[in-house]
Amino acid sequence: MSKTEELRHSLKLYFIMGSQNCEKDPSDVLREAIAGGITMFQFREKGPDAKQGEERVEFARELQKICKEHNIPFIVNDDVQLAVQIDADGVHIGQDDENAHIAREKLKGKILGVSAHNLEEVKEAIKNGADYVGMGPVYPTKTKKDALAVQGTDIIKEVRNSRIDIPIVGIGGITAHTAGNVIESGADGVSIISAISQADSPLDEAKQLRKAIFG
Ligand code: 3NM
Repeated sequence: MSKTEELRHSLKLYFIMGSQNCEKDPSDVLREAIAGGITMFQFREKGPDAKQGEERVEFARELQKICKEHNIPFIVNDDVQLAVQIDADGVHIGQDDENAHIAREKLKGKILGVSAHNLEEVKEAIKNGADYVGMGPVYPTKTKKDALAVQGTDIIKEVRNSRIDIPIVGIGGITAHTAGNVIESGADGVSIISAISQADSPLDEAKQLRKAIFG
């Protein structure tokens, strides 16, 4: 399998979280999500309650260890320095974060994901060396307070209709009920925070999502 095809597969059920997204122990949430079948993980320790400094690094290492034990790629949100420090599998950066081009230089050989909200941003991300783009918010989300206007699945269709082949993952308010629509619109995968992290059973929720994605 080529590196891009491998990544396309890893993006299918992409779980994102930090301690601020969990009511239960985050390590347990991650273990359940992995047992339920997630295919990739992003460490996103963000916001006013986020862990800082050495505590944050140790927390990242703890979740990275769990991912490693199960061969789940571990991506760091928004922090190239941390990704290099702990030798993560890659970084995901937003449009406001460190410039994708600079991140690419510092992360040779690692996965680089970039958030994009329109066709222009997708093209720019490709030019800067992104390996995949995250597009959203597909549906209303309570998780990201500064999310842009809801886009539905149209933006993903538009990118695909432009014959752009970069792996795309949809984000924002996606649940087991809607994941199938996101894939049908042309996304390679779905990224999920609250549907899994806030579920009574992250294990069951991940299983339901897998069913919606893989059939
Ligand atoms: N980025 P949930 S929406 C982190 O639109 C993030 O770029 C978004 O969380 C974007 O699955 C979002 O709980 C939050 O809705 C996704």
